[in-house]
Formats: sequence, structure tokens, C-alpha cells
Amino acid sequence: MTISRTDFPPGFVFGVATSSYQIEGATHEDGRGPSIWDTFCREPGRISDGSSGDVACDHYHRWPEDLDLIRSLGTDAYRFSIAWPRIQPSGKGPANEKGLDFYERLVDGMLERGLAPYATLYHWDLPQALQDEGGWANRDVASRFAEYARLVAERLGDRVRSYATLNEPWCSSILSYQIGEHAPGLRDRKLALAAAHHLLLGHGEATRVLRSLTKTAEVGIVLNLNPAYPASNDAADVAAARRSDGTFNRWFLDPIFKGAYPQDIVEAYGDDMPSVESGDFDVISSAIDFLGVNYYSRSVDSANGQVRPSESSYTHMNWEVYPRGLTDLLVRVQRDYAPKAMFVTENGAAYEDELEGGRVHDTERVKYFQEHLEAVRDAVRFGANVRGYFAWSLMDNFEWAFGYSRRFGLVYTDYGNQSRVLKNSALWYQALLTGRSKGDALLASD
Ligand code: GBH
Repeated sequence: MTISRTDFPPGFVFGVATSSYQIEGATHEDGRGPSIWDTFCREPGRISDGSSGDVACDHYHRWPEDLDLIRSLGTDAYRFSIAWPRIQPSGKGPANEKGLDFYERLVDGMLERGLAPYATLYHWDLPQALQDEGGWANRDVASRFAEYARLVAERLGDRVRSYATLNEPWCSSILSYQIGEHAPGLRDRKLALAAAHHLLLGHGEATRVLRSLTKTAEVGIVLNLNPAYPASNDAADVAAARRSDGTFNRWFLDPIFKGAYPQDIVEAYGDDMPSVESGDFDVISSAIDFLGVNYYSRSVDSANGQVRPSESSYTHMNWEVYPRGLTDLLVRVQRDYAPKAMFVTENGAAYEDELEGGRVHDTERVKYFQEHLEAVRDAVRFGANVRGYFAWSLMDNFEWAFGYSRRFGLVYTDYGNQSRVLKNSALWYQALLTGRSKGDALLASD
């Protein structure tokens, strides 16, 4: 039996999510300045198919049809992000009015269609001019971010229902400055930890600004959380899982909710620890209305590194499908951090979709969504205060270092002519949300 709205509390918000650089294109229009991703994509070898977000889904021009499409799915909300370089082309100074105009039209377009706007201020597209000054490794960028937040909130105010400051600071610090897979592509743990600290500080400063400029809008942050499981009960494996939980999850959760970095990881980082000024943790732990949780998979850790359970199935990203991890994670965050509210702000899977006769039979993705929504339902039953769920993503888009070679959409993007085709997963989600037709058939096969 497929899941239905009645399995969730009244008022539970269902939506779809995207981000600016992944869908908009139009990177040179209306005064947008270059971002670190424009630069990164031009460096040979960074993006597996050599592509960039220059055109992407051409959403900058097709946004009215895209909002109609979202509406047709029956969702309550749309999570999108605002491109900082459209608002401040060089990362500082007065607003570029045309940039603000675009997001104002978009937000008003959502309200006209009965969609609640859930905005994210930073989904990785830092103005290149700020990277030239060191990017997030430079402490000043935190205050620049709060100034940018001010410009957005002054224009959009309470028309936006929910502001998330940052999307996944682990990605914009560790993955970008230490692992080097994302822009700016550096490999330096000390810089990465400085970046993480300044992202958190920017989050805290922006939170205070957003609060002072809005009355009803909710303010929060989105983290990518990976529940970590030990490969066995051996002490060394248990320690490895605790360490992985510490670096991915507690490194961000603890400062936000408890006002301190976790001591075990502070010790592990040793001399690479960032310098923390007095008062930083007061700013970082400013009260928030919600925690956004992005969940894709878990990690299974052993003393010898990450393990891949052989009985599990894997997506096209090679990420293990583990719905139970989402239940465990939400219940654990509720218990350890007691956020006022949580939203699952991203959840989804890449599969090798094929468009055949105008249909995409993405049965595995339907199953993925079904099982993860059941996992959210279970977490709510176990006491986690989850208020909404956003599927990643509305449509296939620019998947960062993988370019267009990975498809996460409910909707298939035909990059040849920019047509959008509802995959079976979109039809399934639509059936769940509108209750008009039965999704069971789609879950079964086609
Ligand atoms: C999200 O990032 C992004 O917010 C979104 O823009 C993106 O399109 C989407 O997911 C799909 O990728 O294997 O050790 O690196 C998710 C990034 C992916 C980071 C899983 C952590 C697992 C740990 N996360 N990853 S590891």
C-alpha cells in the first residue's frame, strides 16, 4: 500500500527543492556577477562531463512554466535558493535591483499559485570576488553574508515563509576546501576548518539580521547529516563511527544547538583547529526556528575506513539506499538537540533514467521515495518534530562535479529542447499529494 497524506500530522508541508546554480542558467544576465562555480567549471577536469551551469534548465527564463509544473504536482511549498552574485555581483555594496526583481517575481509567482516560498540564501554560489579575498576562509565573509541577507530580507520580507541561511556547510567547507571536489577545489584541512567556522558565524549573523527584519518568517539552517553506523561491535569500529558522526554531524550541530565544538573532534583536529574569538559561539547558537535535514544515505564505518554493505542496493551516485537511517537520524537529532522543528529539506536519488515513448519508468526512484516517506512517518510516530518534506529535486539539473550525468529529478529534463517530462516518480508524488488517483500501480512497475 502506498503512503498517503493522512499518514502525516495535519499541516505537514510537502514540497520539491532546487538550487539556483543547478537550474537557472543565464549566468551573464541582468548584472549577475561570476560565482566560484562559474570559475570552477572552467577548470579542466573539475566537472566529469566538462559542463557548467551556464544554461542548466534555463529556469531563469522558464520560471513561470516551472512554477505551474510544481503547482500541478499538488505540493504545498517550493524550496529554492537565491544566487548571491545576482544580488551583489561582487559580493558587497548596494543591491543589483534586477537580481532582487527576479526573486521578487518568483516569490510572488509562488504566492499566486498557492505555493509557500522556502528560500535558501546560500546554496554554494559564492561571488567570485569574495573568493579572491580568501572566500569562507576569510572571516570578513561572514559579515558580508549578513549584509547580503539584509538586502534580500528588506525586499522579500515576510512574503518568504521560511529562510534557511546556509545549505550544507559541511559541503561548502570540508568538501570544497579539504577534499577539493567542489569549488574552490582546495586541499587544506586548516583552511577548511576556518571556512566551516566562518560559515557558522555567517549563519549566526544572518539569523539575527533576518529576525530583526521579519515578523512571521521562520529562520533556520540546512545541514547534510549522515548517520554513522559501526561495521561491527569492535571497539575500533565503534570509535570510527563516532569519529565520522563527529566530523559530519556534531561538528555543525553542536555549535548551533550547544554553543561549542565537540571536544573529541577538537582533539582529533589538533593544530588545524580554527581560531575562535570570544562571543563567536553566542552568535553561532542564536535561536533558530527550524533545522533543515538533507538525507541521502548513511555511512558504515570501520577502523579501516568506510564499508559498503554487499546486501544493500545503491543509486547511480553509488550511495547506499538505507531508509531506516532517516528514521534513526531524525529521532536522534530530536533527542540530542531538541530543535523547535525539523524539515527534511532534501531527500532523493539518482538513477539512470531513460525517456521511452514520452514516459520515464523510474520504478527504483518511486520505491526510494515511498520507503523514505515511510521512514519520516515512523520518525514522527517516535516523537521527532518533523513538519515537512521536500523531494530533491523538482527536475534533473546540474549535479555539481557530475555535471548533467546524474539525474535526481521527479521531472525529466530533456536538455536538447528544455522540455520537462513527468517521470513515474512525479506521477506517484502527485497521486500522493492530490489523492486524486492511485499511486500503487506506479509503485508496482510502471
Ligand atoms: C546535496 O548534497 C545538495 O544540497 C544538492 O545540491 C545536490 O544536488 C544533492 O545533494 C545531490 O547530490 O560520500 O563521504 O562524501 C548532498 C551532499 C552527499 C554530502 C553525500 C555527503 C556522503 C558522504 N552529500 N555525501 S561522502
